[in-house]
Formats: sequence, C-alpha cells, structure tokens
Amino acid sequence: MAVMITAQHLESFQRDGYVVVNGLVGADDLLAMRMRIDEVQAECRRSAVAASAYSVHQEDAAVAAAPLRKLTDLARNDPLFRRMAALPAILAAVDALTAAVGGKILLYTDQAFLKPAFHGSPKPLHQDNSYFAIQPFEAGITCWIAIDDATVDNGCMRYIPGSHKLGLVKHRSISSAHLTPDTDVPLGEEIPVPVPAGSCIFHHVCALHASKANTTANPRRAWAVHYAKSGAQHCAKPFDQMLVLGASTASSTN
Ligand SMILES: O=C(O)CCC(=O)C(=O)O
Repeated sequence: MAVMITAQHLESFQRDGYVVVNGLVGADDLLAMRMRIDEVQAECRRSAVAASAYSVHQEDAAVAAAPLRKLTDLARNDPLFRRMAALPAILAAVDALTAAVGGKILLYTDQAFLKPAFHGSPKPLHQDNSYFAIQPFEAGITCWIAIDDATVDNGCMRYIPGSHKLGLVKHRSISSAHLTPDTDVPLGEEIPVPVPAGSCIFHHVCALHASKANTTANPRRAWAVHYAKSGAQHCAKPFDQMLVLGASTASSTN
C-alpha cells in the first residue's frame, strides 16, 4: 500500500515520540492476520511446543483455560507475519524514522497483544527501552499495528506526548510480566490515541505508553513489531538472534 512518510509525520514523531500513519495495512492482510492469530491460539492450547515457540502469556497464569493475553515471535514462526513485518510501506516508514542510525533493519522481536473481550487487562505505563536497552535510542522503533479498531473502551494505546525527550527513566518490576516507571521526575499526562484497524502507530523506544482494560464484547488485537538498526551500539538481545528484514537507505554507517 503506497503510503508515504511525510514531513508532517516526521515532525509529529520528533515532537511527540509517536506518529499515527493510517491505512498502511490493507483489509485482506488484516483478515488473514485475525484468522492466523485465532489458529495460533488454538495451536498453543493444544501443544506445549507451540505455546513455548510463541511464549504464550495468559490473562490469569493460574487458570489453565484463561484467555491468552500475548503471543510473541509470530514473524519468526509464521510466514504471514514474517511477510507483514517486512511490508515495504512499513520498512520505508521505519527507515525514514530511524534515519539517524545506519545499517540494516533488524527484527528485535514482535508481540501480539490480544486484549480479549471483557478480559483484556491493562498494560501498565512503560518505555520499550526499559526492556530492550537499545543504544542509541534512535536505533530502535516500534510499529504498533491495529488489527481491530482500537477505541477508548476496548483499550487503545495511550501515550504521554513528548515523553521520549525524558530519555530512559528508571523502571521497577511490578509483576513477572510488567515494568513501570519508578521515578520522581514528572512524566506528563497520558492521552488516548484511538485508531482504525490497519493504522500503524510508530513510537520511539523512550515514548511512555500504556493501555487500559478492554471492557467491550469484542477483542482488541494489535501486533507490535519492534525494530532495531544493525548500526546500534548496544541492545539487550544479541544481534545474531535478530532477523534481517531490509537494508537502510540512511547515509550514516555507524
Ligand atoms: O497493545 C497494547 O496494549 C500494549 C502495547 C505495548 O505496550 C507496546 O507495543 O509496546
């Protein structure tokens, strides 16, 4: 789909630490992703091998039949998601928004946030780089793809505009799954960012973001694809464990 990153997109990303790009993923691909996510969830219920490959997280770890909260590594395990992570329009946007750092575009990891109907739990406020430790910050970026319409009631993304300018703030662990800021620094106000299915929100690795519970009768599925540039100086994950998805057009070779 030919959607270009414009000067306005770049300006929003630099100012707010995130930018919405509408219409990047088409209806056929959205349908295929929804169907494949349903199949993967069923496979993970049947097979411990599949559950391990996708690092399944349940909404309630203590209840065997609890709805699934998150699947990881879809692109590594599944051809459809591998193709989606390398969608030319998405890689072009990643390239434009990480142009300060050269090298290849790598897949750091990816995660489907499933927010099942009525059970989808909140994701606490955090910066992705509290998990990823990508240095410099401009060498990483997340593309959050709305697989369903994301609304205020079903738990759309919420961002604190400009929070990427704080750099990485100290986080603490609040459960086995979540880190959240642990600092006296004023962080600012979260704002909801509802988007229609097929939109992508690109966010900086230090953009503070969260999502609330899904209180509706339908799932709010989204797929977060986390990219790193091979020109990064440091990442928590070894470079040889990341898939190469594309070449950068950035002139910098660091
Ligand atoms: O989809 C969500 O609710 C949370 C996503 C998120 O935290 C991320 O993309 O880093």
